Amino acid sequence: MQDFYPTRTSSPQPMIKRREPIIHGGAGFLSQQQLQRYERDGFLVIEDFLPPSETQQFLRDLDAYQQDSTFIQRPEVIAEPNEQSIRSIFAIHTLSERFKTLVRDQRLLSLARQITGDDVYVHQSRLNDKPAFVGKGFNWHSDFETWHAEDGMPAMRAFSVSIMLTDNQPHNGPLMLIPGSHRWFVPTMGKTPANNWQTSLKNQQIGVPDAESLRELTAGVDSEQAVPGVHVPSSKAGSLLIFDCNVLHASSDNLSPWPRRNLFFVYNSIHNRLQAPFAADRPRPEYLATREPVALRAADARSVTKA
Ligand code: 6CS
Ligand code: FE
Repeated sequence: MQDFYPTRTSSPQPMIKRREPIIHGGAGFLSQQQLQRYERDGFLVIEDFLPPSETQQFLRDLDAYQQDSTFIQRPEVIAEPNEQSIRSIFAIHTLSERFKTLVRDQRLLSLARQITGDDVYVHQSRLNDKPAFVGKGFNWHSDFETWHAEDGMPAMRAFSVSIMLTDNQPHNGPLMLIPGSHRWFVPTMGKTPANNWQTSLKNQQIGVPDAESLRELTAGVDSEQAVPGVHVPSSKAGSLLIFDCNVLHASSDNLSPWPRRNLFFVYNSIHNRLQAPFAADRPRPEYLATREPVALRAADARSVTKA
């Protein structure tokens, strides 16, 4: 299959203009104005997506996982570097009926069709738990650059939703995004090491865009009216952040006394299924990237707390 986004090269390569549309449009959960904002910036925040009763229920579930000392031994669970604290739990949508229901929430599948124009499946799900005082950040990156290079995702027809289970404030390592950066693919230098995911999920060194590209993209691209710079949404628990697979994002360490716990679901068009990795010697494990897609059908409208 032709590689339209060569990356992990041995020499510097220029940025590549995105080929795919950012949204496919149509009526659904997002208003036309919200869709336009998402198309312009590459991300959108929606407040009060989940009520406190539901975010607190998920937090109780997570506390139970944390209490289980064997839980951190699972391959799907990534610990903080040099800590016994949990940094990420992958394939979380398979862990419980409550998570399985939430990933099929009718509102999420409706906005997924507006964005991808298609049936979708879960490419990846995770809980990123940035513990108080010791939670480490994430380097600047495009998720699509990793999913293309290491999982074999052919095109930009996927997006993520992040559901905040705790407040995300300037002091506890919230996600930072570069508005408009989703319109350009930034090839990165450096061959993907064997089994890269065993270190990259703790501290990503390969697939990180160069400083010059970051300066250029934060200065503003294509005068597409996206506000130049770095945008750091402050959102209370229960908020929903929708972001494009290729928007550049990062987050800082959490030095505050409050954890930052966010759920992430990644939806991919059923017609954009993974091929062989475009820049890695073999595919990553199934808990990081679904290789046998099954289109999602909406959950019935019951609340997740009854699941
Ligand atoms: O490698 C991945 O798939 C993960 N890495 C990051 C830094 N964000 C996306 C995804 O969770
Ligand atoms: Fe990411």
